[in-house]
Amino acid sequence: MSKRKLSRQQAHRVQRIQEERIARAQKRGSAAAELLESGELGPEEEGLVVAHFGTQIEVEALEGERRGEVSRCHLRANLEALVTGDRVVWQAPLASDGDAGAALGVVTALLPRQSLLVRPDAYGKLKPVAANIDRIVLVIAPFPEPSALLVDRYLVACELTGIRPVILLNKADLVTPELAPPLEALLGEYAAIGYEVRQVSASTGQLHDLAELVDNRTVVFVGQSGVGKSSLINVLLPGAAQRVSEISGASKLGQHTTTTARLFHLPGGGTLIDSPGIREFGLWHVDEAQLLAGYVEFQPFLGSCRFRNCAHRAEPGCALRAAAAEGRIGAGRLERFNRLRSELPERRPGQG
Ligand SMILES: Nc1nc2c(ncn2[C@@H]2O[C@H](COP(=O)(O)OP(=O)(O)OP(=O)(O)O)[C@@H](O)[C@H]2O)c(=O)[nH]1
Ligand SMILES: [Mg+2]
Ligand SMILES: [Zn+2]
Repeated sequence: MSKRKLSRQQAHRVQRIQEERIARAQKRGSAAAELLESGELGPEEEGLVVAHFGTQIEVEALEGERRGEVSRCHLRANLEALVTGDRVVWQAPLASDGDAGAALGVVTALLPRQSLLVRPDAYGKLKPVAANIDRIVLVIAPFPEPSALLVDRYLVACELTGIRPVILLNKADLVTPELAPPLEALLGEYAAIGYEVRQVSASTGQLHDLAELVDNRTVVFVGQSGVGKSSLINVLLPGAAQRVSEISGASKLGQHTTTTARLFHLPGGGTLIDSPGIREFGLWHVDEAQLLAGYVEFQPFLGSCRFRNCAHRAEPGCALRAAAAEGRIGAGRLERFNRLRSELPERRPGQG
């Protein structure tokens, strides 16, 4: 099949998806408008987005008598995409004889975000995952086998939020004498850069001080599908009852059991957000400066290369390569940085 034909089909598909999206947004907007006109809503108040579905979201009341209660809501038209953890202005449904459970509220505005975690979707576009988080736990496990490249990608995404993640090896119960050395090497590499690294097991309940890590914060669990993010949440909060499933025997890959980020409050304080895992990141829509900023240990050496436009590959006087040769930064990290950079979409001059 010719390249041209393929891209025409793709263009067609993209157009169809966009038309469907617009139609959905209009439908959603008109449902919200109808509700707003119906007078069946309470006054505007502040709420918290606890889950997000295709066209509706769940909002928890933060004020008044209904504090802590969750309602499904429509979104007013022209609202930007909301995510779990967002603070919003909304109008709760007025409880109308008996069928309050089915009544829908309306979200009318998004309040400013303190932080936003994004990740690339299958097409490489950055999608928001969770907002207003103050800690990120990057979960890895012996199975599915962690790749340093994937960990690096996650770390870049985390560093973009300005929040330094904690790396958590789950399923410590599965670490055999053969698996231990490569895992120790992997974790050691990140610990040497300054990342906090911990080992736990959701299965045996050995969570060590994981709860202390949550404390009174809003913590999001991210990581590949099947590493046990939901399992960990279920141990920390038995009432959460997040669905978990076996990773398939043949591929040893997760199945994408969790499909939407969901927020839970711990009884003793603190908030957990379970997020859907992914198998791999697509192309990156980050720029080179953002990618570079995601490699935190490179920062002291930047600007010291002989050439201002140094590509950190074969140029003479490259400060990063010199640092790698001296063991001041990991040679593996530099190699992976270069690999990720080669995946960045080409930027034409003048594109910024
Ligand atoms: N042996 C062992 N298995 C675990 C542990 N934690 C989770 N599992 C298993 O790993 C599988 C995947 O767990 P999930 O909690 O669904 O993984 P997840 O990260 O939420 O996956 P997604 O929702 O797809 O992103 C399940 O079969 C769990 O029982 C652990 O500490 N030890
Ligand atoms: Mg899950
Ligand atoms: Zn250089």
